[in-house]
Amino acid sequence: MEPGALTAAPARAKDPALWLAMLRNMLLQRAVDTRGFQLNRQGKIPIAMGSEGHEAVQAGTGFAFERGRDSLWVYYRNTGIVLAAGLTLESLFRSQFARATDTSGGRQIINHVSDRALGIASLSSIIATQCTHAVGAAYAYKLRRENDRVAICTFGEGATSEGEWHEAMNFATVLHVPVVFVCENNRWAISTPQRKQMHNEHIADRAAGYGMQGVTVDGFDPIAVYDAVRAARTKAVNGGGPTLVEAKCYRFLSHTTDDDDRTYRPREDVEKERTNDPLPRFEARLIELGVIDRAGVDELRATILAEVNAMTDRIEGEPSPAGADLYGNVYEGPHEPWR
Ligand SMILES: Cc1ncc(C[n+]2csc(CCOP(=O)(O)OP(=O)(O)O)c2C)c(N)n1
Repeated sequence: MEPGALTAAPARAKDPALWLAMLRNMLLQRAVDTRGFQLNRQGKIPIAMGSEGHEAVQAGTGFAFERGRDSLWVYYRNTGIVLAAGLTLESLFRSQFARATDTSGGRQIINHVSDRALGIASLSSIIATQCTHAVGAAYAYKLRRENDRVAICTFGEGATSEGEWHEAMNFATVLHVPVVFVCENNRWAISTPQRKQMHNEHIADRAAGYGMQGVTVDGFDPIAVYDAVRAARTKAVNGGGPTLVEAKCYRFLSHTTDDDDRTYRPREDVEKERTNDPLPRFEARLIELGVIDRAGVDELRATILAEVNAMTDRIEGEPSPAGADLYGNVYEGPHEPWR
């Protein structure tokens, strides 16, 4: 294959079992989101970050990730991707409840999950820092000749206003490394719309400035996203270098539970975008294709809801970090500088 060419998606993309797994992941994302907002309003978790509107981007990207080989460099709005990559619901809710049993001991902000065995890197809330990290990981794969490995890196369109994002794009092509950048373009960076950040309509166009291929896909269609990310991954393992995939979606909820989007965007705009909700659209498509029927979807939904509720009840009962452990992992040994 000619390096640099974006090949057609592999046959796996035509796999109904994969489509069903993506639908399940999307329904799970929505159920986790809804539960997170409820738990916050009940005062049980300090903050919730919804990914409503991003379900298709995340299912498509998460299933294009090759478990056991690739690494993931994601951001805070990526519950669907990490679940698709194999993170357990248990780990996700331990993070949301900030329990002592969480991988970070309850010290990270919610949804800032990590799993070394699964290749999910620890993340920072500082926008775009994961992009340079992903390029570093991809450079290591190249230097070690681990040719079947790819770093998959996600971010919002707001992240593309950060210098670190541009540095990552630049060195990804200079070093010609196996990295796939996925921009979840929901058109808002908290209260700042895309048009106030840049004159570009498509984030994918920014790739050309770095000699990189950029593609734009419908981020409400999980199969389109899967095909694009998978093709970019195939290109990367064939020595074709990095690709920027832009998936156009929308943020249906406020930025987080600490934000009130009614102060900066009219309800009608959000309602209009909701007509593109990726969930009913994908359900209808799979029903039409005969992959599942309406009763099957309803049953799946009910099973997922029961699973999420049982998990939140269980994790809520787990202990919070002990106060005495406040400086754990901060100072080595029993050192107590305040004494
Ligand atoms: C370097 C830096 N600047 C500002 C912030 C505050 N901040 C947190 S989220 C966010 C918006 C990011 O928007 P985008 O990248 O489009 O992702 P989205 O949240 O819309 O999915 C900002 C400005 C931050 N965390 N880091």
